Amino acid sequence: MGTPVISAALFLLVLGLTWAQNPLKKHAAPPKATKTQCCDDVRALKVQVANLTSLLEELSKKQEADRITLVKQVMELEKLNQQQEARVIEAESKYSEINNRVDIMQFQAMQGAPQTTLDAIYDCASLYNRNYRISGLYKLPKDEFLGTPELEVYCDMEKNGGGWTVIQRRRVGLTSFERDWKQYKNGFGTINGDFWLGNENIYRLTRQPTVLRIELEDWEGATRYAQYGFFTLSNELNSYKLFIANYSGNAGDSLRYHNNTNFSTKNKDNDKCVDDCAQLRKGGYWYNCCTDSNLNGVFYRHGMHTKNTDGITWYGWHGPNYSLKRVEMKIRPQNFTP
Ligand SMILES: [Ca+2]
Repeated sequence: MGTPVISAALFLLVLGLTWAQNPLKKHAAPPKATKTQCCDDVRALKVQVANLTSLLEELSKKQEADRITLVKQVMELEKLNQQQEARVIEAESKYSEINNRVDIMQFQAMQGAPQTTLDAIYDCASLYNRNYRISGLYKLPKDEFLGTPELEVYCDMEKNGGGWTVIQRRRVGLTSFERDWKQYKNGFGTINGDFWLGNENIYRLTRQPTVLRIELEDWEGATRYAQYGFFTLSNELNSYKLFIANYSGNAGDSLRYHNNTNFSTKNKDNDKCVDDCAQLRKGGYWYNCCTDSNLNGVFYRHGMHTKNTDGITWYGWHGPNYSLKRVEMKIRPQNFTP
């Protein structure tokens, strides 16, 4: 800001000095008058130089003060930004906590309800058939026959006929999905927030003919879905290999590329690539070479969501560089009737 003024002042100063040193050249006046005139000129110039010097000092002081003010303002803004971000995180965790309390109450109410049929409860569809119609957290009892342990699940009892067992969700963005084989096997995260239900659980739940529904939301608030009329996983010995068929929806068939592919994690490279896709894409998934979708990728917040290739992607909708705002994967038996 002050630079042009200072340059101008400097120029004047130099000009003044030059002129002061050679006044006679310019003032080729009669010799008699020269001495006094020259001395007056020099004196006047000296005064001007002194004035200009102090002006310069003043200007550079002002510039330094401006710079300090600017730095202070930037620091202030950064602080505000951090506070804002902390508030967002706090609000999200509060939201999650409140949700959790509501769900626990709902679950307790359910536990107190009398059992009316002898049908086994092995997923959200069977709970739905027992007239549980509120979406939320439920606990599936352990099943001696199937050899399944007690399992907490989130049931979507409202959308598209209900009876959906949610197997994956990305919404809050505080849970890392860059996990190892064992964590992907057993599941991780919070059932009200972001989670992976666990490959072992998904494998058991999909031993009956199963439908998979994937719901996506972008940062503009638009939603799309992809549904597969057939979905199952093989067991751990076969690396929880994915089998899907019968696509329908409006998001594009971006899981097809991953069909007949083993599950990979950062410590188990089962992909069909020279590269290590799980490490490149920072998730656990049925990586081929590598992705046409990456639903367990990195959660990027708005503003960062188009700057990376390891985000939560679905190429058929937003391509390889757009990380989605929200994802939900849910399953239901094929023979389910709402
Ligand atoms: Ca590889």
